[in-house]
Amino acid sequence: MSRSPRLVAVSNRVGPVKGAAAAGGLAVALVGALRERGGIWFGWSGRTVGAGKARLHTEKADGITLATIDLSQHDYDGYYNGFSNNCLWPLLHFRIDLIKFERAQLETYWSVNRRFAQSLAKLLRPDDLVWVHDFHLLPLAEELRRQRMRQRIGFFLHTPFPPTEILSTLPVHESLTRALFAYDLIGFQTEDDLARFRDHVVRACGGRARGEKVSAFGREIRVGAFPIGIDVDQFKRYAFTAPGNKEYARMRKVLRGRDQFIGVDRLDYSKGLLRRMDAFGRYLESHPRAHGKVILLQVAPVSRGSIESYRNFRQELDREAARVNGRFARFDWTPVHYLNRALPRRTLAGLYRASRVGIVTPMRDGMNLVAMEYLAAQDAANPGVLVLSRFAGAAQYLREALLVNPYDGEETAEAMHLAREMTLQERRRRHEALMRRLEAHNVDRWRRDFVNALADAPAWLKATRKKS
Ligand code: GDG
Repeated sequence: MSRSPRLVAVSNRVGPVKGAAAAGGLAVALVGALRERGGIWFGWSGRTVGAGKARLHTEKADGITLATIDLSQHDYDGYYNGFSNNCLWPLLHFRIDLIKFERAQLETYWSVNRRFAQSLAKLLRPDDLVWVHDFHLLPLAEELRRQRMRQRIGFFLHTPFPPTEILSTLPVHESLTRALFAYDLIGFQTEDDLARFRDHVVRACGGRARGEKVSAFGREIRVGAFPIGIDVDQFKRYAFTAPGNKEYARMRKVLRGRDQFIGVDRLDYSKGLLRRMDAFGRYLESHPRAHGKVILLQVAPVSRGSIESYRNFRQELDREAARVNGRFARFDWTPVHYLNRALPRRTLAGLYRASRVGIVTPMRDGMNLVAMEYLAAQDAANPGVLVLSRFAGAAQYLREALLVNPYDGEETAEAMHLAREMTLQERRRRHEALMRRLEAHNVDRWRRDFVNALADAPAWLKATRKKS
């Protein structure tokens, strides 16, 4: 029997291997897959160095090779802060108003992708499976093909895929879409994202879409929806064993019988924090009996703080939180507790468990893992309630949450009220159904489905020859 091919994962940042569980997110998913297949994880080292001093570093950890390269400050600014986060991120979250498109930054983005490809090409074996993550690396496969790499290369987009009308506002949308056709498989979070990609290929690129096959630019590739999940058991453990349990007990003591609503989000305009604060204010306004009895704990670690739109957003949110507190606080009760620090994952688990309601109301989100973590941390005998935006990818299968339109402040405020008042029987019924869905869509299934689909995709040469 032939050995299964080695897996090579590529992402902007390379996560910790030893502390993967504590780091969460992508690290958990990838480390599991890389250990299974003895692979490489390749990405940026997180260091900026003088121009021309960038080096490739490799180290082994737990049977996995971590390979990283440095970037100069100029590259980092153009590739990461610039084109990735100031142009692609708002575009992918339907925020054309925030897009800053600069050709010089696009060039740097592309040249960093080329440098990634040149370094990675030296490490690849012919039968490797290469799995590329997220919007920082859209052109990576095209650059790898330029280096004569013929491996199967897959791409997974963690963000939403926008409608063609929005994508077409990007002056270089065609060259970026063309670059995507150098992959063999493209994975999206939801069926809706996949449908928008197909539609874009057909309407803006003159291509064809039939089932899981999409063709354009002389290439046929495979596409699919692979909704990401979490490690459900690990999160349960975090919430119910020390130190998560210790934090839970502390939180309960501090709450003294008050009900807590919890939000946990990177400080990002896509997460709906401003409208959430406003909706909480509306809730307090229309439910005076909740005064003194409810707290909103918002954990919002600063993210991408050197970008202007993020700094402006932070100021607005500071003002909005202060406005709600100024209006409703009493000397013995502060309704909004707002933190800009990241907390350890185990602490978060305890805080989720101590919270009666989880508030996850992004304006647009690829999937949203916080919604799942909140559910997994609940006590099945007395679970809290999840209020979830319809515009998070997670809403496509977490149907038993209280789904809201975050643009509708009154509806969101009313959902906060319903969540707090919900009977135990109803809470249990919903939680049970939601847990079944979480378990069916856990992170192991996500990575296995994607890697298997990639291994089954037709090889690059065959697909190319067919079209020529
Ligand atoms: C992207 C897509 C997609 C948050 N605060 C703290 C902390 N976190 C952790 C959460 C969660 C993760 O960060 C956030 O994941 P999300 O899914 O909510 O959002 P993004 O960061 O925007 O992730 C998203 C995801 O990729 C996966 O594909 O779902 O749509 O935008 O795990 O717990 N972790 C710690 N302290 C904090 O204060 N330790």
